[in-house]
Amino acid sequence: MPATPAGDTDSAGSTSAGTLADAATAERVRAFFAAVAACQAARDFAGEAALYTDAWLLRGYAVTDRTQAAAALRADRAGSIADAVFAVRDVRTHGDGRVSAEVDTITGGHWLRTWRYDLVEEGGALRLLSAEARPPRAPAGSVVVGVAMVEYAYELSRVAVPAGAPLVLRATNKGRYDHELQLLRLPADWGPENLVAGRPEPLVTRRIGFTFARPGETGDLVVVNLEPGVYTLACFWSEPGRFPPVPHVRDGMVAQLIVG
Ligand SMILES: [Cu+2]
Repeated sequence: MPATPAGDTDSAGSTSAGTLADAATAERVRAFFAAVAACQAARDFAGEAALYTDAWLLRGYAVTDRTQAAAALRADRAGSIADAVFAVRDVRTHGDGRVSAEVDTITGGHWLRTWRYDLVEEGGALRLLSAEARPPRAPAGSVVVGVAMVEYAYELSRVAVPAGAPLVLRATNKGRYDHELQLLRLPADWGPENLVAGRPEPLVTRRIGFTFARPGETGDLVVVNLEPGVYTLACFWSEPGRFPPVPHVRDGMVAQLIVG
């Protein structure tokens, strides 16, 4: 199979619906994503770079040389916890030779996101061509918390959820400005009033994940395996035209959610 056609590097993926892949192809695709996750977990950056097309590496890292790509991946991944693959489904083949799949990944052990990936055959193996974010697919049994976002506050449908169940924070923007929902784990002795006061966050603050919504729209943040405890929702967005920029958390756009 030829390499990625020139000029195709900005494509977000094949738009064709495609045909459901046969079992052997679906298995190859599952094995491919397992290989990516295994390389990431082992910090085998050369092995990981070999799984990507030139087009993917050019778009993400502006290189095609695999040694340079491995170094770029290492720098990109410094200090972060590798993504884990949670599910691979809807493997499809397309007339242009691409193979697509919908994949759920988990970042940092908690943040579940859903992607549509396109792969191509290169040198007799499948390689990653492009990725496109999809609305996250919440696992069965998820607990949904409605979060209305206004200027400048979160209004939660419930303030406590049981530990153990996957959690969906369904953020609906009922305001006039764009808003985000960042889920944080602050130290027990450093409450959200410190964020409102603009004090610098302690280094041990963990950012679990985030979602974003324009006025009238809804974004889901899906998280799994949260330890029991108190979590903080905060908006660090500032509307354009507001000068100097002031993150909404400084206006009090912060809330707490108890897990456990
Ligand atoms: Cu906001």
